[in-house]
Amino acid sequence: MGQALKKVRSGINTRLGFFILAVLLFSIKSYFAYKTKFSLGVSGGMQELLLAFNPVPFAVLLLGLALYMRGRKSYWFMLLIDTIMASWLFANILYYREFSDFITFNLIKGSSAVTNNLTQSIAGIIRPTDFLVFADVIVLIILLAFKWIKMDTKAFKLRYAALVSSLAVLLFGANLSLAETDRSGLLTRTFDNNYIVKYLGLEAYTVYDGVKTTQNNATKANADSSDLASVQKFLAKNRVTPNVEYSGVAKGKNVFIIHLESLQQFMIDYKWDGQEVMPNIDKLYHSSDTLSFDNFYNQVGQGKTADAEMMLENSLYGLPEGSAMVMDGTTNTFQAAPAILGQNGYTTAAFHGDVPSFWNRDNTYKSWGYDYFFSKSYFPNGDKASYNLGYGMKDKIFLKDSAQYIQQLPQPFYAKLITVTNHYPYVIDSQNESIKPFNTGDSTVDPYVQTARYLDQSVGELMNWLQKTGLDKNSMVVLYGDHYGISNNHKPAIAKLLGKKKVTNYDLANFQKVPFMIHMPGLKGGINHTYGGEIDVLPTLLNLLGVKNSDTIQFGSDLLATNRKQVVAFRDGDFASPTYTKYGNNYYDSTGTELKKLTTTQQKSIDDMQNYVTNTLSASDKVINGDLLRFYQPSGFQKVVKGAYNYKKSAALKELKQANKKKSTSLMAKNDGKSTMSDYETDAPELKK
Ligand code: GP9
Ligand code: MN
Repeated sequence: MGQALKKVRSGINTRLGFFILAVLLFSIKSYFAYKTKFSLGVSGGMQELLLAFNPVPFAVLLLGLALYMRGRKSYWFMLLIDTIMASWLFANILYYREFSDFITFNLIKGSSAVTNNLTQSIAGIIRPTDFLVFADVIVLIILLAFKWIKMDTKAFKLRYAALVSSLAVLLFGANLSLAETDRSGLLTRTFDNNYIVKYLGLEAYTVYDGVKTTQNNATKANADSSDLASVQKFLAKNRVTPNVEYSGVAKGKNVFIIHLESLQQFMIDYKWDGQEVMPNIDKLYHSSDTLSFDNFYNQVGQGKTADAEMMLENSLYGLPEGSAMVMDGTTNTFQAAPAILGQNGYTTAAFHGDVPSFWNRDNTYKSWGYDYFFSKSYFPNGDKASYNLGYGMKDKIFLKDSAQYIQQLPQPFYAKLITVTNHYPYVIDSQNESIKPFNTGDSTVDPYVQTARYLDQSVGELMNWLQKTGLDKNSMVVLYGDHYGISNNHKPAIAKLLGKKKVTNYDLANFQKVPFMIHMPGLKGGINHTYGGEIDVLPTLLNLLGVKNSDTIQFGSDLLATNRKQVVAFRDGDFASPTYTKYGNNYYDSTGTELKKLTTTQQKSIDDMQNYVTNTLSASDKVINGDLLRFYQPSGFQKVVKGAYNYKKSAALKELKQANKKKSTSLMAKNDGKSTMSDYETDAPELKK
């Protein structure tokens, strides 16, 4: 025993030994901080393992830089690096406590007018245990100062130092590939800063953010207003006059955007287990007060939900890679639905039962002009395990809790509600099961029907409340499925669900259809067969709301317009239209027959469509990558002041209270200040006393 201890001591008294000790202490400290200071949503053995391991590669790399130095300097340099890393961790802990997100270079730069709204003084946020992140550095300094560890001043061979650096790279490579197996597309799809820290560590996140920011800024620096001119030319050529018959029919109404997670059109009117799967949504679909669309496609790329949100509220496409909300949401200039309506007298609010950092919503929504962003921490017991499934709060609980705030919003309001329960991997707890799983034998696909049913019931409960409180009479409710829930990797199962032997690429193209409905008492409804998609929503809604929309930079067109182009661009350049569809490497005619050899006329039409699709996607990408909207202002539109928004709970609640004081138009104020929550009926078992 004594012998072993002696060996360790003499080991630590070498430069390499001290370095290993520093790496070890740094890693333990980081792991402790990850576990106690952040909520990274770690689940499962692999994620736990990566969380513990991910501080190591960067500690080896950065602390290892000191090994290139000579003598005592080497020790002090190592401690200096250690202190810098500890300080960075410390700063992130404080920032996270206030904003549930990590520090980005864009925020540091501050040039983008993203003010931090630090609502409390730093002193008010700090907790004594935060200083523990310096513990390892202090221990090392004490050990050296009291000479418990002797400095080894012998020269450390450069070769060995280089070896240590290479080892760091190797370890990082291993870390990254393990992370990719657990969460593919981690760096390309860029979901959430929390994910990058969870899988790769704070240091890797910082480097990643730095690289991304630099690249991004370089593209923007190169863009100028002449780029915008070419985009405007393209748009002018393709601009469609909206349907005047519908112009302004919803003027002044509240707008609900109900985001139906992963819901596909084939589920409309679907029967299973001897039952109608979605009776509530089906009823809305067929209501004479609902404009329903049966050729409405999702057009998302890797950004999935984020792409859907970008299209819906900006009529700009998502990017070919990653999520535009993450890459450009913080800094770009936008002329989004919340800002447009906000400037037309609307109160605007987004609701989501998860952490605000996902898809960078916390920053993007400011750029889009959302007055409020109600996320998890706003909801009573939002964190309670039994209230959550997968990506956040269960829809029934989430929607009910949202109503609590909806009733306080001054009218007219624009409220977006993002559901999550019907999300891969479609987990539902048995108390919430009300239909048996599909029987395709594909375990990913089968439970989809159960979560879709749950989503339907949740929407039903919300709609009932709207009716009971009378809110429905002055509201326009827009429902849409954001993207496919069953990916093309499940062809045999898809074939079974569609009652086919085998699916073709044409079937798969059709499988990209998602529900889109606009419901409003008195609206001239019916099922509309126009070919369109998410990009077309904003122009459609603005026309219904009677808001001027003749000089905006938007890539969609009014779905009710009579002279629409009806070519739906998929993000990868494929397309669907009433005449031809291109999906994968195949072309199809309107009956779904594959066109193996194209006639000259067919070729010509298809080339025209392809040109349009390629040009519209690339023009939209130019707008986002070059931040071109900073060079343009539609007449009467005021530039969004991002710093004016604050989504900190205490601040938002104060503002809401204020808004309700002076002759408020909120539902609650009209109800003599009394809550309408007793009208909200839910059968959520979790809420039963
Ligand atoms: C997360 C939720 C899911 O907040 O919106 O996003 P998705 O995985 O569907 O893109
Ligand atoms: Mn989604």
